[in-house]
Amino acid sequence: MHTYLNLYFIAGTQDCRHLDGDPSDNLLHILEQALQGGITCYQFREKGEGSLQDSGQIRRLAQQCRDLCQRYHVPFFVNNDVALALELGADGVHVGQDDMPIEQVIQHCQGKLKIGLTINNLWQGKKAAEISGIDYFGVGPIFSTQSKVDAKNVVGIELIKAIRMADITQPIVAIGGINTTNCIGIRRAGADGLAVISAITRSTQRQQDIAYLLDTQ
Ligand code: TZP
Repeated sequence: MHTYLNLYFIAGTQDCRHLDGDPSDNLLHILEQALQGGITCYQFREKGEGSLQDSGQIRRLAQQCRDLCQRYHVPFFVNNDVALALELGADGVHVGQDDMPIEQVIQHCQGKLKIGLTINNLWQGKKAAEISGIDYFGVGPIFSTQSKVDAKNVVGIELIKAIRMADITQPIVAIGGINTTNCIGIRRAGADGLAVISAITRSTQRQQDIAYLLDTQ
């Protein structure tokens, strides 16, 4: 069905700064390990404190990530940069509620890229469900997260259940604080996949953790 959402890895250099060495090299290294482990999708998200600021550097790194994903036949998404996503021939673009308005994203990208939209509450879900052209909803933060300082309030798996109870049928990928200790139950609540940053970037047993996260799908 929507198998590319099963284990959706998101990362940028800001998520790799806890490691020694160059954050871009670390990102590429972790991404390759994650691809070898079987992630089903990757989103390039260079954002927030510690992220790269130089657009040339960002573009080159995004290109390297795209090339890696292509080598493993895994869809490559770009966070909140429609122009970059189109330029790189990405598979998709993901936007939040405070990013480029979804109608504009659809106008620019429909037929060229898959489109994901973040949903933080039921009202946003109902509104987005009326708009055709959105391929999936990113619903969260499900649990509290260390990876996004401006994260909205935690919504729990209750929001996934509420969205399904409201007969909203768009594919859902759950996000926020998801790891091997709390991932069970998210799919049962109605999610099609898990989106994670730190469960992979900060893992000390990356392949085992990825295998476990995949297994709970
Ligand atoms: N959007 C909502 S929570 C979040 C984003 C990008 C961060 C998720 O990171 P983690 O480390 O998996 O909690």
